[in-house]
Amino acid sequence: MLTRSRRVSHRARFFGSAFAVIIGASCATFAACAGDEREHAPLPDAGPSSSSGPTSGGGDGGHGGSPTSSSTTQPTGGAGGAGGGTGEGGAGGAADPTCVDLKQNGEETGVDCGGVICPLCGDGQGCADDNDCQSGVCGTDAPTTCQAAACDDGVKNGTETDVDCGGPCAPGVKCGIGKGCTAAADCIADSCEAGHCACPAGMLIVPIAGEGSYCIDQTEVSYKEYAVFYNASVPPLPQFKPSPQCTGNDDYVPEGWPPSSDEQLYPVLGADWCDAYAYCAYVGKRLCGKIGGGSNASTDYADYAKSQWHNACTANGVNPYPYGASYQPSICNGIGYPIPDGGVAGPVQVEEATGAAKVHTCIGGVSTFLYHMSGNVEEWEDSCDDTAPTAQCRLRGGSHLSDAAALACSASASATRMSKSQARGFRCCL
Ligand SMILES: [Ca+2]
Ligand SMILES: [Ca+2]
Ligand SMILES: [Ca+2]
Ligand SMILES: [Ca+2]
Repeated sequence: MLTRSRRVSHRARFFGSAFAVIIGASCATFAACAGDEREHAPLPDAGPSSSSGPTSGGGDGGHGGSPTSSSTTQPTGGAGGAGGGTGEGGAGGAADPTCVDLKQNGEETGVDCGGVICPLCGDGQGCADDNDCQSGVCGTDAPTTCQAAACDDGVKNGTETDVDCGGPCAPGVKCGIGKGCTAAADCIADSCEAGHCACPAGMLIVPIAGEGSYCIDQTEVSYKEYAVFYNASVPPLPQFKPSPQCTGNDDYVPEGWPPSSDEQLYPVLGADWCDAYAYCAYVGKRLCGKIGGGSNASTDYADYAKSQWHNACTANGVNPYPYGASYQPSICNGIGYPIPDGGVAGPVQVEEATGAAKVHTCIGGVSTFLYHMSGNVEEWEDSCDDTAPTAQCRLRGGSHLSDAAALACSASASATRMSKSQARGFRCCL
């Protein structure tokens, strides 16, 4: 693939043999070959301007047995003729190299493999570069040989479903969101759809500028969801209780817990940063942080190339608000949001009884299935200015108490890691 042009030139030099028949046919598709032919036999006037000439019947169409190519010594004209195949080899005398003669000859790098014409070489056969090998990896040994597919060679080979992941590399190395897969087990989220690793239910795929993607929760985590975690008596394992960040987090009890029965489908309030972090880890996700993994630097909170949360809110850095360029008080639940009849100011419901995210007017960001990236509850981000339990951690998107400026995707807000608020929640990424 990468040396296609180089290979064409090799191909040109490799003519004059039994392969000429094949090559003659191929030449019709390569400008370089066509150029060679023209040197010998200038084409008839290609017409006024357009060179898309095959329709003009000028005779250069690949297999036409063109009378204009009479000066060439190659049997290009014979390509179309059935007779060209068997008889023409006699012209030279000595046996020409072929890919089936059980010898390494011609430009082959192994026996009947490699080079320009022959099939790719299997593991252990000689090679000149990666393009000679079935595995796509020509080693650095001497002499160089094709290497067996491996899960750390930077190439999609063997039965991997994407580069160094899936297939035999899973479960050790599962493929990330958007990567190739053939089964759920190939993917980090155990979800394979149409050949690509998908996000779990309730999450949306977020493209990364350049390449790649990740997942983000459609909406804020609800009391009902948090209760599953809370009731599970989560052990204080490092993945749930990072140190030193959460050394002082002795419980996962949000402020105001437990919720009343009619609050179940509303966003969980009053969790500290460590509770939010632990919840996301427990459900196989992570508190939204840095694109590519880990915590995002506190100073990079408004960098869509670095912050998962910010990238999703701004739709890859395009919009200041999830729904567009300018503040609209009637769309998302901020301080100017019109309270529905009989309602009271405060967070709105985020989950349906079915478990699906509740559709809301506050849509947008990277998708129209993304809710409450502005307002409702402000959201913890894995973005703190220190690793200490007393660090300041980012809060994103503002809450139902916030004004226009605080409701923007790039609004700067933070609170101490262990603090709790009735206007604060979170969502997870993956
Ligand atoms: Ca051979
Ligand atoms: Ca590989
Ligand atoms: Ca706690
Ligand atoms: Ca929110």
